[in-house]
Amino acid sequence: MVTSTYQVKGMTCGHCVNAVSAEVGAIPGVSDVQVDLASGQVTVTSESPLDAGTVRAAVDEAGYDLVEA
Ligand SMILES: [Cu+2]
Repeated sequence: MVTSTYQVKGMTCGHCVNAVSAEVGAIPGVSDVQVDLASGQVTVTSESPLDAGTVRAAVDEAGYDLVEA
């Protein structure tokens, strides 16, 4: 299992957290998504390392922006 942390901006409430969790959680191989609303930190657990572009697309689909690392 691989755990990666991403920074997402624009989330303001629990609904935003759910939207991001759902989209990122739908990426193949992802088994867990933890979102910290206060910091915008999203911790993703997956079977293998995720492609950054895939994560970016999922966050974008949810309506938010992935902050460049
Ligand atoms: Cu919200």
